[in-house]
Amino acid sequence: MTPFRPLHDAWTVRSASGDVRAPAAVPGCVHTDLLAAGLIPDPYLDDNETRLTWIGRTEWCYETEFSWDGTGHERTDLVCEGLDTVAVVELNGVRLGETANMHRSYRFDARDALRVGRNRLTVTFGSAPAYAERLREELGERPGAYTEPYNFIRKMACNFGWDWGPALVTAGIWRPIGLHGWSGARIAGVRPLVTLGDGTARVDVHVHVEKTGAAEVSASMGGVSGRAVVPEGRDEAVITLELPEPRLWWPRGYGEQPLYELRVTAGDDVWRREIGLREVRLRTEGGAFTLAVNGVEVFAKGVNWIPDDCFPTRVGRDRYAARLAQACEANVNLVRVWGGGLYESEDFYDLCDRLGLMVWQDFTFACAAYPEEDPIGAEVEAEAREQVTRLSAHPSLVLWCGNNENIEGYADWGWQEALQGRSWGGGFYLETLPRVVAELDPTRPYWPGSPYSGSMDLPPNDPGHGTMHIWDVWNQRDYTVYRDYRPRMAAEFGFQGPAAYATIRRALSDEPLLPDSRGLLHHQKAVDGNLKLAAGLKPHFPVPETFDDWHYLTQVNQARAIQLGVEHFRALWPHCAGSVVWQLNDCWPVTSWSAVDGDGREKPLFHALRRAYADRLLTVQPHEGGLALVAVNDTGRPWRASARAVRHRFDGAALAAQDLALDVPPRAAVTLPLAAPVAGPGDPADELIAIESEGCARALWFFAEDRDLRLPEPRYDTAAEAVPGGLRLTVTARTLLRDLAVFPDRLDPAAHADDQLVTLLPGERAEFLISGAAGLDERALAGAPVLRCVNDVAPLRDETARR
Ligand code: BMA
Repeated sequence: MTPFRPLHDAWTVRSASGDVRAPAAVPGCVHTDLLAAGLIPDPYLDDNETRLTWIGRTEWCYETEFSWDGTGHERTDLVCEGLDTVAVVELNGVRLGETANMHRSYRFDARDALRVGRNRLTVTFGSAPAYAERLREELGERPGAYTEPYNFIRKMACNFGWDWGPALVTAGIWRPIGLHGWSGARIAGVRPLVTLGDGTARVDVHVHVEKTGAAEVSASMGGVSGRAVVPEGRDEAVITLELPEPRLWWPRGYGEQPLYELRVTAGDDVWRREIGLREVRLRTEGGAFTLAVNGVEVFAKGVNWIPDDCFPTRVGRDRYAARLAQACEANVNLVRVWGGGLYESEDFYDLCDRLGLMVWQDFTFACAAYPEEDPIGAEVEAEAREQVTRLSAHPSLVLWCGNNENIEGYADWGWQEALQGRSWGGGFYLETLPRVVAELDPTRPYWPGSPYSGSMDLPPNDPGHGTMHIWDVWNQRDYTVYRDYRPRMAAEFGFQGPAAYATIRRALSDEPLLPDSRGLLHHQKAVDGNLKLAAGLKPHFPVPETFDDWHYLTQVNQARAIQLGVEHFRALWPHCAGSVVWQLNDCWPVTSWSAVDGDGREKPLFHALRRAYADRLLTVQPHEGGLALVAVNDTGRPWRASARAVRHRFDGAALAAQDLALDVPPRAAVTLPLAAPVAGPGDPADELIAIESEGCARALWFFAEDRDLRLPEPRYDTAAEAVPGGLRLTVTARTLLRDLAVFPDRLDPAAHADDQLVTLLPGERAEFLISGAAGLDERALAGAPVLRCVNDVAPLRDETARR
């Protein structure tokens, strides 16, 4: 008999007034219930969002009936793994408890309320905005980047709307709920804390129990086991397991991810998890911010992660698996779970453990001053204790971080004046959270916030210390400005681009579809977003005249911006120990900084990231008034090879060449200046440098911006051939083709291409595998708007023709 009995059936949801009623999915939320019942339109389409704010302002009652035949257990608890958010829980009219924190679980002793036979369970959710506004009234206004009161309630902040997300304030039973019967003892939490010794791994298994008398606990793993007794009056025992010759867990790209099953028992309660053996340190000497795993310093090829859906219960293991597989395909090794979102579910961290993706987890605070008074203060302590315990078993978790941008806000955004001495969250980031991490999981590094420079006496966003967020690019300045920064860890930097065409078309009925048509503007949440897209394009490209050119060029520009940033940061290794791109994913169809859009489609940025994050990278960088090749070797083996740099005319003619010997130690970057004949152009508008070496992608350098280049009118031949898995489209260039990309989703939303943004010299060929759809029109695949290159953008073409 399994002691946990889920109560997921026969739920209904109704508004307090009784006007709205629907069958309910549990786990789930009110929006998805109303949508399934056909009572509301899809909140992600057109501007439906604006007509649905009433949902967040309504009180919702979830109710079910179930039968219970009594058990022989001493205790029966009602376990709520997640309630969103302000709830009263009643069983047969008996109030079991109240909740106000989405980031915690709750357990109520249900013995006295349960009846043999029929039982009625009711969870009534108050309006989250109304609760937060009441608390704001009581505790006093706190400044933030947005006006919504998300800092007055422990609920996923971006649910109130963000600069990439809609305001759809949910309510509901968002994680499993059920009855748990137990006798004697139950395991309330296990913290397997790993340290490495000389050729051994030591796992201190902290077993936290709830019990009715003395209890014996045991732990076993890899053929080693131990026992302990939790004496009367105590609730924790530690069992130490020493494993000889451990197989260590490594981040992807550094080694394997072996996992060991750890089994813990207390009475007849059993807890099982696969854990990894590894040690992580954060090296901060001299301002550094370098993660070291098993003593090896790691460059974080990172992305920021936001909730993958505004309705988190729609994100199950499959969705996580698909998204994290995309991260791996983009050669990412670290995912930062951003503080405006969630502590994700077990599946997320379990997949990261298996994939070797390091996880940097923010505590869930973002972009606002937070009150430290109760009830928020007490909730934060409880939530932190629960999450630090829950996630301690995951080898992927390498860093706890106090918050997103709140220390910066306090120091640099004028908050102190607005606060008039009120609490702002500093006590959380500098006292509560580090104390909880030090007590419950001292094996994990903790950093008070991002950005943060290691001391409240330093400017939080100081490039020379700790983590840095670079947002003047995108907001005000051209993306080449990334090169002016020498951060120790670029924890956020991003550039917007629109979603894939098929995603936009699914979500919007705009006719005609224009960059500023109503729907597309509604799905652009950033302040002056489209103006910034245009401003960002201007130094590089001519002003696009059609929607298709706008769409292609803004996507290309996004990719170019981030590729330039990433390659610059990687070239700075080991001074800079990571680049964490804002952002991997989206939660709905939107123009945003993401590499993968809200329908899971890869934007051109995704492919640029894959190249920029390759284990072996060749990149051309400005260097001492000239140019240099930087070879970055993110493998454990030395990289010895020859490379050839050639300055070409656009017609392919080689104008100058230089042979270079690459000799790059493991995990190192080497700078090789380019000789003047290669680095100095005769005609900057008609020349480029290509540097090739076997076993890695070639590096390209153009001497001028595209708008100032004399790109030839594009000429090429195409051939399509059916191959296993789809269609192979071969493009043979007869002229230079810059940033060639194929967008088969223009023809069929199910179609997908395996590559984008390939630059070809005359005579060269590119192959694209197009999968997911059959019967595509091969002629349509051979030209705009499906097959694109920068040369065919109208003003550039006209310019060329005029000459
Ligand atoms: C940073 C992030 C997010 C935001 C992004 C883009 O501030 O932490 O809050 O979405 O910039 O503006």
